[in-house]
Amino acid sequence: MNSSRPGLIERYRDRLPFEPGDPVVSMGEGSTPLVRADHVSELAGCEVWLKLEGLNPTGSFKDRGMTCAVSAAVREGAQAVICASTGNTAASAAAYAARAGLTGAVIVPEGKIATGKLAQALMHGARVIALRGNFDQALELVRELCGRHPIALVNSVNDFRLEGQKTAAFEVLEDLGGEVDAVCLPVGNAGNITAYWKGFVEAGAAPAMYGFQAEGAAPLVTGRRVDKPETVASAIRIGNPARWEEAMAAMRDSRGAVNAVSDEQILDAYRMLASREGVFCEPASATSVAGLLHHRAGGARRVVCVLSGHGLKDPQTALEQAGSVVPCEATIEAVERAVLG
Ligand code: AN7
Repeated sequence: MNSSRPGLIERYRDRLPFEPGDPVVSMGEGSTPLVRADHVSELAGCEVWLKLEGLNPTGSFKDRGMTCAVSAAVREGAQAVICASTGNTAASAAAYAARAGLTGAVIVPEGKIATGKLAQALMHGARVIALRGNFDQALELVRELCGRHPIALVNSVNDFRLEGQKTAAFEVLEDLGGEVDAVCLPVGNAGNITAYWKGFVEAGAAPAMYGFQAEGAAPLVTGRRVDKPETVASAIRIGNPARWEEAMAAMRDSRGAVNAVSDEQILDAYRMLASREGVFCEPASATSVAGLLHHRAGGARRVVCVLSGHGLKDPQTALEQAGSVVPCEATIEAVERAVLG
């Protein structure tokens, strides 16, 4: 065992491409909470559950894919791993590379990733490259680089990533006794929705998959690549998703849909989840709930919204969106006024 709580390779080895004895790089990812959201349920008119993927070791769902991608890289004898990233993949790749003793490099769009994610990638000792370009350009360049050098690419174009991420679907089914009508997800590079659908199909289930993108970065909704994607949800500021066709097939085959929500709708859901449900997720994650509230999920009775990353990833947006602190002199009278209003 690699940690006191079994990681997902150990937990689901019979459904993953790993044999007993294969190297496993793990920090006990997966087994994240699924919590009922009473306020969201009331607003949506159905029973809504939140899958708290921010409780993975580096604070996002990427760890599910990364334990598999990095374990496979070690098995193949790789010395170095690399990814392009809007932030969370970089943080996760850097952490798992550090744990495996591999060199990690991450290419991120300059000035466009959340502070917490940058801090993580740097702390884990990855070489952090700030590209004067966007995520789509970064991904194109790392793919070319990996064609020239023996470096393992750990973006979700790597099939091991999807294998790991599909385990979230197994957990949802286990936790809800197989009874789930629809699943709502934020969509960026479109790997995660593809992975969930793969997991559901393998488990013999077929909830409707609803993908939501930010209006300024919604290629799957418009059917056209977006050259200059823009949104406050920096994690999903992606204009040319690598898993485009597969994600569209997942939504079509499951009788779901893809829709867009505005930054304002995303931020409304972001604040509401924190203030009413006690759940602090990052803006991109709130896209799943914003999408459910504005587009609904067909006639689904029981819905799971995936909250893909932790709110602490992006303290800057949080402080911009939250109320202000109350300054106070160190006397009981001042404290009384400050506390009681
Ligand atoms: C919090 O880290 O693409 O549709 O480079 O960080 O599978 O891409 C992150 C994506 C949703 C979208 N929520 O998932 C990256 C990156 C959060 C994310 C997504 C991301 P995909």
